[in-house]
Amino acid sequence: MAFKRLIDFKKIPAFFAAFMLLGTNLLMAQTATAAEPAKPGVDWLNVGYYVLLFLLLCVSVAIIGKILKVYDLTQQIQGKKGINWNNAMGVVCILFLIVGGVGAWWEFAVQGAMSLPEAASKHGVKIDDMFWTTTVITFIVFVITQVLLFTFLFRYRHSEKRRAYFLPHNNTIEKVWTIIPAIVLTVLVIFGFFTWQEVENTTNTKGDINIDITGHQFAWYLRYPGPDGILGKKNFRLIGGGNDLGIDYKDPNSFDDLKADTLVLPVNKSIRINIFAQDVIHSVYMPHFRVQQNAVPGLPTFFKFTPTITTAEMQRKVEDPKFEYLLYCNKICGATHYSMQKVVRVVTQGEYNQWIAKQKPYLTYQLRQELKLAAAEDQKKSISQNRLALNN
Ligand SMILES: [Cu+2]
Repeated sequence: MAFKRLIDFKKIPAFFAAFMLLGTNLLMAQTATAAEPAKPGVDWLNVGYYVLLFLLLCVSVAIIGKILKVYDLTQQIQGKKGINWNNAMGVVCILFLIVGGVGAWWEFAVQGAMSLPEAASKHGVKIDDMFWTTTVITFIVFVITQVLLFTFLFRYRHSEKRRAYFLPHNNTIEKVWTIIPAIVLTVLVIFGFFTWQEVENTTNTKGDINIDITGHQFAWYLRYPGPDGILGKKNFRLIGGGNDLGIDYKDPNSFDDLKADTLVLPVNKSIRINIFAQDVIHSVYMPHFRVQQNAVPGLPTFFKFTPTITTAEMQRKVEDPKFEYLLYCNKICGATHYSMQKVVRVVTQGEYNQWIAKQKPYLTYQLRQELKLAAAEDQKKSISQNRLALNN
């Protein structure tokens, strides 16, 4: 019977909700870096510690409340005036304003310092401008409204000596607080509209370099074009065997397409990334370049951007010689979603040329034989040799 009471109807959903919340938090944690990949397993101690700390805080507040209530009642029993709860609440409001203000400032100063460094792409600067404009405007409104709200709560708390002023309606106030936010929001929306139009500019879809990025549970595949600068065709029906991407080797453009493990990009060149997914929805996310676009199975998309700061320059700027740009997956796509991380390196054109020359093609010797391309090429070779022999 006691057990039945223990697991009554209300406790089960509450326990389930707490469990889901913890689980979501754990899944969201992307603390792994390329240098230090995450170890499998969960740091329960850390999560449990903060949950217990929160519960302890709640219990402490409840106990203090009860003690005050008992004190208040004993005062009343003795015929004295009890606690003036209106004054107490007024003071708590002012304290909340001060502690909240200091907390907000601390958050901004300490957590803010951990935010992303300056945008490393052309369009990223515009996105940052938009972000800061919105932040400054909302910050000003936030400070004014919060100070007014809590100061009024304190200043005009209930008092026996005062009667409240009854204000049923005022057109001027209604106009002011409707028109001003409407103008500010319209300006922000228009600003955003033009920036977005520039970022997603589809009138010129060609980039200096075309790269395929394909999401797969749980890795990104990269494909660079060979010396011809053109990526060969792909077809999902061809996926299998040694052909992970389903590259169509009937298309001669695909013969020289290159496999790469690191996304290396030359600085100040426009890069077009063609985005694909093979199983579930993934998301190409390169926060330093302010790039994010979903990778949806069956729906190829692309994004064009121009990196402006090389990795070496950024390492100097952030004073961290180990700094690397990263490509993440930004959709919780499964159990080891966190491992979908790749290093992105922005280099000079010279360094890029050297690097690309060392990359191996997708079309390996083994694959050539499997696809009987070797035979065709050998035949071609022997024909030309025969011709040579004839000419001699
Ligand atoms: Cu993913």
